[in-house]
Amino acid sequence: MLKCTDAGIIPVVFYPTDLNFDGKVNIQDVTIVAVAHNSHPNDRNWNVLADLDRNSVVSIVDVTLVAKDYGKTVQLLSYRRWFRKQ
Ligand SMILES: [Ca+2]
Ligand SMILES: [Ca+2]
Repeated sequence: MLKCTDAGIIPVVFYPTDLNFDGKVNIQDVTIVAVAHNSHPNDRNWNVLADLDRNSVVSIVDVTLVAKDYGKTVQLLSYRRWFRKQ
């Protein structure tokens, strides 16, 4: 899970396992990593985003990482909640 500030205004928590950047980790993200399964750079089905552990192969480890976050959604935090967490 990464934290960033959107335009310096709204703290956002997002997931690198949200491979299509739609704000939720769901079957579409599982499909993306499944299509790239067993691929390496320069393979036709290679997808750098699906190589979540950055070891140059999309393996069951990457599929597991997406499955682990399944159902999670982007969270927008209010400043008050953000500063309480710091
Ligand atoms: Ca998604
Ligand atoms: Ca990998």
